[in-house]
Amino acid sequence: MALPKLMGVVNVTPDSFSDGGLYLDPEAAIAHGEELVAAGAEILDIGGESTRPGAEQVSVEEELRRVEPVVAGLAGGGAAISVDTSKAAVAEAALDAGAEIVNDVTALRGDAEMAALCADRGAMVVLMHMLGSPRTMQSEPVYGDVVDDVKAFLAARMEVAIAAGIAEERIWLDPGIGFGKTAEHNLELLRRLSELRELGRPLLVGTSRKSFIGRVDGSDAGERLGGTIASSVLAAVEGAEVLRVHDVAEVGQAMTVAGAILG
Ligand code: HH2
Repeated sequence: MALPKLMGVVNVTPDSFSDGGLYLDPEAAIAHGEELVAAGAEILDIGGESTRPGAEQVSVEEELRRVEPVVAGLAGGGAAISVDTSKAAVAEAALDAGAEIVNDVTALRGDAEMAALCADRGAMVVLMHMLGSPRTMQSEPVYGDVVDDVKAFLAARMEVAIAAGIAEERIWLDPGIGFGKTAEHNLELLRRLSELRELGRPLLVGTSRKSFIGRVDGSDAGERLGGTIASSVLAAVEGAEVLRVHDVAEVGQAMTVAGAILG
């Protein structure tokens, strides 16, 4: 098994579902990012707006105020910086401050300026599947075949990105675990993740602490490390190349051991 890269999560928000409020202060967020790099994160994903179901939207000014100093503080510190935003103005400021990756959970649908910005700047772009928006996505999501539908969506968004001038080599794809999916949809996507490799681009997967784990065993967000590790290892076995996780040290150890066993 090829060991995946770990993308450590730095949420500069008051309301993220598992760590909201812990790193709202830029100094605390930067210190946390440094810890994640020391623990083995090759990428840090810095976000200033929660995407949890029902989350309120944040203004551009507020999101910039949260994200920009943290990107500036962590850029050049040993990990590539990703900015978790769907706003072009925030992505632009983050790229100016040293970010290299734009992680847009709307897959370039949220802001008409985003695709051109990423193309112009030669940024890496994460295109993620989401049914609906964070406000609405958990109200009875319905698919034909969830894997086929997610795959078709990602193929279509990749075409849009390429048409906008984003080089295919700069695109990563993400099934969007927890974004407009029932627990069963998430489990099926993880079980059949390898089918998404047919799209030909690296897969990024984020299962960390998500509610599908709690649906399986009744755990709360703070008690899902075991489920995060199990789902992360299996995603890597199925071909995920980047794992977006909060618990970098623990998931990293699990990966190293899994990799040593599987060779
Ligand atoms: N998950 C979350 C946020 N951003 N980006 C990608 N590409 N893939 C994901 O699975 C993903 C993501 C949700 O996790 P978190 O950031 O911890 O929570 P919140 O959105 O409440 O801040």
